[in-house]
Amino acid sequence: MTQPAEWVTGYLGLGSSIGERESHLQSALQRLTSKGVRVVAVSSIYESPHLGLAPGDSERYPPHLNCVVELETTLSPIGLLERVLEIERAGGRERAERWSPRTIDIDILLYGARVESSPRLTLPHPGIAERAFVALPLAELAPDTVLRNGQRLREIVLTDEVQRQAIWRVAGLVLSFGE
Ligand code: A4P
Ligand code: MG
Repeated sequence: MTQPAEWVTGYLGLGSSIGERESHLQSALQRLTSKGVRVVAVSSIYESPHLGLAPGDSERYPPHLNCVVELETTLSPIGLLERVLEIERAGGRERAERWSPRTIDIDILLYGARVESSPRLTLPHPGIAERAFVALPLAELAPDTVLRNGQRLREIVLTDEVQRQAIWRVAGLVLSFGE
């Protein structure tokens, strides 16, 4: 007899900076609910200037909408990454240079307590503690999660590094999920 599949809790960071940003996030959320993946909760939506690699990128490129999704999955970490890449493709994501504007970007932030560093996948996602557009929505859903630097999300959002970043919660914008 086969063992029942184990459901692991994971968190994804979603972002969009081109076109109908809200509907890109909404479509990705709908596509996520599929075999082996169930969406449990969605954070508020936040807007922030483009965090770029070169000086002036935040003026040159449009601002992003970001949110975090809590899910349960029976997929492996790589299986979830492949699902996420499919959803990015379905959402019209084109891969230009790194950190370029995008219709939809989906990063796996946490997959249970899994720690992994392979060419295809780094877990937890290395940018959580430095990026307000990830830390703030993640702290809404998982404030007591401890990162590898030993800090809880609820402490990370109070650090100077996060507090000094320009970001605002978009009131009145709510994504729907489930049937
Ligand atoms: N990969 C490794 N680890 C992971 C992970 N935990 N989750 C690999 C997802 N993918 C992971 O990603 C390239 C490859 O990373 C994937 O194929 C996978 O094998 P990508 O999405 O093609 O590249 P990217 O998004 O341009 O680069 P990266 O490093 O993922 O950048 P981020 O972290 O997505 O940042 N400013 C604002 N305000 N809001 C944003 O959301 N996002 C970015 C991009 C820049 N500035 C932003 C925002
Ligand atoms: Mg990415």
